[in-house]
Order: sequence, then structure tokens, then C-alpha cells
Amino acid sequence: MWELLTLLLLTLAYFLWPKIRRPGAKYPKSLPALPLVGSLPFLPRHGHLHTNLFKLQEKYGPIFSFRLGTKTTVVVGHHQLAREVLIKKSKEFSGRPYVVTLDILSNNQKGVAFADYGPHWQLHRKLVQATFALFKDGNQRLEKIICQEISLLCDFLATQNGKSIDLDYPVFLAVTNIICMICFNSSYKYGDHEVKVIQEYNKGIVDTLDNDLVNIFPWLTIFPNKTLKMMKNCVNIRNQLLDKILQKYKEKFSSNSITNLLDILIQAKLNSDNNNSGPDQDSKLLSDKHILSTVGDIFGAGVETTTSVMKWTVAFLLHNPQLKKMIQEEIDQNIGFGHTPTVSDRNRLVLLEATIREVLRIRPVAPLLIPHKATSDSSIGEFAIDKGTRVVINLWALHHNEKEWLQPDQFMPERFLDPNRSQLISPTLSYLPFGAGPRSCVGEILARQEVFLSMAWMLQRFDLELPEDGQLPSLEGDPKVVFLIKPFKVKIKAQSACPPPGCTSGLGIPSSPFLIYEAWITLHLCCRCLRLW
Ligand code: 3NQ
Repeated sequence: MWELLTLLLLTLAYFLWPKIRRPGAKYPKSLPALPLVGSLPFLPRHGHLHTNLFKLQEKYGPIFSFRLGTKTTVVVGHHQLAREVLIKKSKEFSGRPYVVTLDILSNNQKGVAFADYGPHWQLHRKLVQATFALFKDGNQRLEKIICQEISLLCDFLATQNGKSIDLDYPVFLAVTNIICMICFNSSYKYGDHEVKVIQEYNKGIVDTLDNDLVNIFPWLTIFPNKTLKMMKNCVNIRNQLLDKILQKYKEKFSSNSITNLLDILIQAKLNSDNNNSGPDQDSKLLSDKHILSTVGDIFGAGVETTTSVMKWTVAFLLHNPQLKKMIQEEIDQNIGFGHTPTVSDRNRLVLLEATIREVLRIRPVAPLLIPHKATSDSSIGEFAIDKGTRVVINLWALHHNEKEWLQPDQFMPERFLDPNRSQLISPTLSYLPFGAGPRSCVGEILARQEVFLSMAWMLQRFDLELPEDGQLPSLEGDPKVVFLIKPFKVKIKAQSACPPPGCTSGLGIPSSPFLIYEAWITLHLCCRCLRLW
């Protein structure tokens, strides 16, 4: 009996043990690994995975590997090596590994975020980029769409004057509407039932996506699994909602007016359908299912990531009231109340911009990015990497490297400013908040504009203060597929009635003290607007 069991285990171990395919090659140092379970028993169980992997660098160096089930994962925690993977050897490392939950979400690796390297991913990424190009200028300018929504967000916040609220819903609605405009030229109203549905299935998916043992041992899918069931349920709700939008949209689609992501995808499909010369691959890659996955990726990424960054920014400002005051003074001095902030104010509101950069450093949206996969045998630094190996970039390690950042655990926006605090600087190459290379975040420009404009608009009109109970937000975070912040409240206070109803700022700049006095008397300019002059 024992002999039989041993034989069985040895046979299993033989098949499940990864084969070293290049004898003599030097591989990254590895955590210990056992048959079947791999390195699982040797990975710390408590704390955040990104910080645990960062700590392991002390023992194993800036690149090391571990094994989970049958899969080898290489962790890269230095910017030079990370850039080699993401930029220099991007072709060899632009694959995406098969992950059970991500495969369900992406309907067999369709879409852009989780699709493996290949013609399908290349086509869809190109079409998404073409969509963002539609919003470069003109009536559809990205900035205009963002400002419309932020203006509504601020109007809503004005109704909450004096109250302590969770910003989650209003911010979620604003960013959902911005991405809705980009995807299908539509938007929701405050309180629309569908927004709640989206918010709920998003939560269900984010909570379950990277939380399951089946991602390590895919064979576990043969057993009933509650988490997976819940995830599938949320994905179904999402797919039904997006499919309803797609089918309705197809009826009103017109080739004469290409204004959003759905237009671009439908038009690309029609073009390849009409192209009868030879077998056209693109047509197959643009089925309704493919379109739905790409829209789902952009829609989901656009909402979850930006909402999270905006909440983190507010949280850090609540922890640093002095900084918040200085940003408000910067807004006062450079913009005042005469007009609302624009994207072109970014190089004038340098402290605000530096603060956002620091938020993205200290709490990256995706501390481990989305895992990559080697599409062929390759190398990173001096180490051999086999085809099929998962490669994880530990952005957290890059952003917290003590050799690159002074006191990396401290929130210090001034590190992104020159000594005069008048210009933005890039202090080190160890900073990649949006990734880099062909798999970098396709919505980077959108995200940066959204966060900058919303913070500038909000801080111009409101004081964001601690709630009545004085509770500071927790800065620990909740690492899911996006590094979330735990729920918190903020007290909204309209800035000291300025500009007052009668303020006629913007009518012209008085040229002498006397005229300023006269303007004060006759035009009812408020002290804030006068201070500007
Ligand atoms: C989203 C589904 C939605 O219901 C929840 C949020 C999801 C998982 C997104 C995901 C796309 C998606 N469905 O396909 C994005 C993701 C992972 C954020 C979460 C993302 C990302 C981009 N930059 C930084 C971190 C994550 C890209 C695809």
C-alpha cells in the first residue's frame, strides 16, 4: 500500500515539477518549493503580498522566483530590470498568463487588459488608442467632458455643505459618466438604479478576482466554490448590462458619426466584414463577445482606478491639513475664483500636481501591475527566463526603494519639486505609476486629467475637513486588483462664502490702488479676488 502511494506521489511530482529547459543556464534565486504545493508554505501568510515580496528581496535580491502549483513566477523589484521587461524586451514579456478568475472575467482572454500577446490584443489595443485620439480636441475634448462631470460633482457637494459624507458614490458617478461618454456617449443621473447595479457588481468582481485558491491550483475548479460562483454571477450581470447597451447602440450606429469606443469597434468590424479579399482575421476578432470584453475592460478600468486615486488623494490631504492649505493658497494665487481650473493650469499648480504624483508613488493603483508572461525563452539581467514564466513587476518595491527615495514611507510631495518649489521634477527613474511599454495603462492621460481637475475644482470651492468624530482615514489600504482605500468620511465645507453672490470678479483688472478701492466699492469684489490683483 505505502509503496503504491509513494510511487503515485513520485509520478505526480515528476509531472508537476517544472522542467528546467536550459541546462547550465543561470536562473533567478528561488524560494524553496515542494512537490504539488510549490512555494506556498514558504510565502508569508500575513500582510500585503506586495510588501511581503519586497521584504523577500532582502534575502533573495531584486529578482527572484517562487513556484505556485506548477507555475513559476519571477518577481522583479528594481527599476532597471523592470524597464528591461516592460520596454527593452517588451515583445518577449508582453504576454498575459492564464489565470482562472481573469479568464472568466475576460471570456477566455478577450479584451485588452488580460488578453495574451497576439493579433487579437494588438488589434483591440490599437482601436482603444484610436478612441482616445478622438477626444484630443474639438467639441469632444477630453477636458470638456471631464469638467462637465466635475462641475456636477461640485454642485452635488455644495448640497452637502457642512455634512460628513463618504465620497465614494459621487466620485464613482462622476468617473462612470466620463468613461460612459468615451465608451458610448451616454451618462447617468444622480440616483439612477443602473449606477448602483454597476457599483455592486464591480465590488463583487474586485473582491473575488485575486482572492481564490483556484488561481494557484486550477484543478480545484472541479469542486463547488462559493467565491467563484459569486464572481461568475457578478460577471454575468455585467455582461448582460453591457450587451444590452451594445445591442441598443447597434440600432442607432452610423458610419458618418464615429464619436466613441463602440463606434470605433463596430466600424472596424464592418470594415473587415466588407473586406472580402482573402481571409480576414480581424472580423473574427471583432465578434460581439470580443467587443463586449474590450468595452468591459475600459469601462471597469476607467472607473475603479480613478475613483480609488481620488479617494487616496483626499485621504492624504486629511492627514496633511497644512499641505491642503498650501494647495488652496496656490489655487488662490494662480487662479482665484474668476475661472475654474483647466488642464493648462497644471504647470502653475505645481504643488497639487506634485501631491498627486506622490499619491501615485506611495499608494500605486496596482502595486504589482497586472502579471506579465514570457512569450519566448528570454532573460532578465543575467538570468534566464523560460517561455511561459509569469513575470510580476513589484512596483511597490520600485516606489519604496531607499536608495532611490529619501524616507520612502513618508508622504512628501515636495520630492517632486525643485528646491525653489516652483518646478516639477522627476527625482528618479524608480517611478512607473502607469507601467511602461506596450502594456502600459492606455488611459493614463485621462486618469491624470481627471484626478488633477477634480482635486483642483474641489479645493477651489470646498474645504475638505475631518468628520465630526475626528476619524482620520486609514492609510493601510486594501490590496485587490486595484489598491483600494478603506471607506472613510470627509466633511464638506463650502469655502468661506467666496466668491459672494455679488462678486463681479473677471470684469477687468484695476490698474491702481485707487481703482482697486473703487472696484471694491462699486463692483463688490470679494477679498479673495482682490488679493489676486
Ligand atoms: C473590471 C470589471 C469591473 O466590474 C471591476 C473592475 C475591473 C476588474 C477592472 C479591470 C477591468 C474589468 N473588467 O474587465 C481593469 C483593471 C484590472 C482594474 C479593475 C485594470 C487596471 C488598470 N490600471 C491599474 C490597475 C488596474 C485594467 C483592467
